Amino acid sequence: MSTKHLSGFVNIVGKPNVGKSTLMNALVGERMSIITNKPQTTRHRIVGIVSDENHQVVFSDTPGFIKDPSYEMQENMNAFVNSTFKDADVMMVVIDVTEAYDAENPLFQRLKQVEIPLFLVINKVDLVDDKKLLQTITEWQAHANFTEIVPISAINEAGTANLFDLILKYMPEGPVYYPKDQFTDRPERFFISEIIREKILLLYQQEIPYSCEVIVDGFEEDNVKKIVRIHAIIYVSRKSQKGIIIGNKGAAIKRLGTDARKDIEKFLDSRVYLELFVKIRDNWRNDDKMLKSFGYKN
Ligand SMILES: Nc1nc2c(ncn2[C@@H]2O[C@H](COP(=O)(O)OP(=O)(O)OP(=O)(O)O)[C@@H](O)[C@H]2O)c(=O)[nH]1
Ligand SMILES: [Mg+2]
Repeated sequence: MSTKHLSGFVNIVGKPNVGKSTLMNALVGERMSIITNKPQTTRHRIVGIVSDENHQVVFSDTPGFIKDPSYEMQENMNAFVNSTFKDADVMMVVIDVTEAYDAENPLFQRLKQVEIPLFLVINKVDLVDDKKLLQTITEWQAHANFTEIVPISAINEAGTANLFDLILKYMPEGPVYYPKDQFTDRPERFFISEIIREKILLLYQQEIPYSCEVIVDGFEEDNVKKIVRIHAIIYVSRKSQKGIIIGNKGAAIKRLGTDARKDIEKFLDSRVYLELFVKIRDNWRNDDKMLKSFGYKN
């Protein structure tokens, strides 16, 4: 007996720091997108795939939408978000349960024009009582025609299985887009650079993490010594930032290297030798060529 194969694209958008990446990781069951308590953690569109014999759901995690971009890089991050409106079968807007509706935000203004199923996913419900949740639902309901409103706590994976079942209801009959054992479209190198960037976000203060980009430019498996040798470059946008990344007698970058290596070892399930270099690329966040080479532009 043959059953229909359901498949489609579910794109996740929302303001920075609302828990989009936590949600995607929970849905996919893999630690793919990096998560920190700082806004603008995710900078790219990252695909996470959930497959079964009878279905394939392709999620896209996106950068938090920035209302007033101050760098070309941030405009390109917003462009990734905008692109997801064009190729979705289901749009999922994630909000923080304490978030007030912002009529001035272009992201929310767009919601009225969405013609496909539109989910309002209300995250972090663990932080409030039912009264507050109801108030948030009532407020947001008035501003767009949501197909489903789903309260969850992504960090506790509460409500996420239910959310997935609801998503399946809206999946059209469709082809197998990716091999069934594949859970992303990005190479290992990308996730390694993201792990390093996550540690930079966690270890350094203020503007520093936002001035950094990480590129893995060497990846070599030594099958005899059973170790993976990784070479990565941290680009900063000013000379003074290089000193901060390296720290007094190299202490800061040593800590960064150790923290990142531990997570990369878990990710690759192998011993890792990690070498980090710091390079200055003046004001790269407004530099067309650098933005292209870092994958923010075509
Ligand atoms: N209390 C609570 N915190 C959560 C929940 N989900 C995520 N968080 C926290 O919220 C912060 C942001 O989570 P992310 O998943 O990185 O958020 P994001 O929307 O991807 O952020 P950007 O990539 O910066 O746009 C982290 O500190 C998470 O641990 C939740 O259900 N409850
Ligand atoms: Mg994110």
